[in-house]
Amino acid sequence: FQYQAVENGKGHSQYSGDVEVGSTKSGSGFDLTDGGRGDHKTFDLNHGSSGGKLFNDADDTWGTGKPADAQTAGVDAAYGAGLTWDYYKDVHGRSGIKGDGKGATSRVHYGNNYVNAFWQDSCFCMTYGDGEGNAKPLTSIDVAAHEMTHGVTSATGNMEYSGESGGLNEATSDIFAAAVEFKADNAQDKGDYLVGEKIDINGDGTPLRYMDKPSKDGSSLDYWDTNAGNVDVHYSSGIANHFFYLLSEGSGAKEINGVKYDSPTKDGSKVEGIGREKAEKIWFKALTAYFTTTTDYAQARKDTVKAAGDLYGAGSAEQKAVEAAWTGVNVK
Ligand code: ASN
Ligand code: ZN
Repeated sequence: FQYQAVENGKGHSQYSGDVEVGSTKSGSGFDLTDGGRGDHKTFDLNHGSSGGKLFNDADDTWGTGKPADAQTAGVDAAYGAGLTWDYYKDVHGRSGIKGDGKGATSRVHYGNNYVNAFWQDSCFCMTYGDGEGNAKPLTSIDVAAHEMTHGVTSATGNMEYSGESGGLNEATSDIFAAAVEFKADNAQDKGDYLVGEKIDINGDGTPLRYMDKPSKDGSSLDYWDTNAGNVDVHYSSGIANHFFYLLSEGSGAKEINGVKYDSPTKDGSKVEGIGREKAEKIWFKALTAYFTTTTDYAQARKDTVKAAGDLYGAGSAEQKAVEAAWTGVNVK
């Protein structure tokens, strides 16, 4: 056993202003290893695709806030991973992705002009591209939380990444991405029910996905239909994202943190929201206790109804809201 003091370096991030990042003393300098969060490590791939180098810094002040500085993406990635760690620990009592207290690895500056980010079980790591022209690393809070949640899903429900179970897997990442962003309450990146609104992949300031009305992205499904298992998992996720929005906030128009939402139900029914925090508890309980590799939408309805019963009682208002929200997205 070796005691390591938990350091908190100062980071200048690209998307979240000035933040704290967990670091660890190493020789005369510091490594970007988060001693307070299972030694989660952040690596610089320096435009390669494997290996890379653990970020190291002499004075524990990291990045400049500008993407041209290699450390900046490391700051955002480390901060996003730290927020996600704290979310699972504080809200759900889960220590780390596997619940075993062990940190994972973040890797930034993957390849060139790479406009994506991804999680891999094989390296227990998440990897971020630098975007078009290597000018916009995809390291916002919600992207980090989305990717890290893929690790949590692998360790729990492990819904197979195709068909309806794949949509539920993707939605789980979007749901907890929104949850982490709300809980973080970062002044530069307030919580919302949008996914990827900061990284501007579309180039026109629009987000990648909308949870109140997923079809606003041009491809995602608002409601279940018999074709739901045949579309890309990032589109069938819309059904569960929409369920989560309805359960949290209810149907109709609403403004939160300056963002306007307007969530319709399939049949025009009215859904009363129970608040995001209860909806998160219900989804997490279903994910960790009931979802399996083959869970489809019909089963997800049964599992979340059961989870709501476990948490809030059979016949509770919360359980009825779960039923109403699923009915609203045509999962009956
Ligand atoms: N960024 C994508 C995701 O995490 C990568 C993928 O398609 N798996 O969903
Ligand atoms: Zn994903």
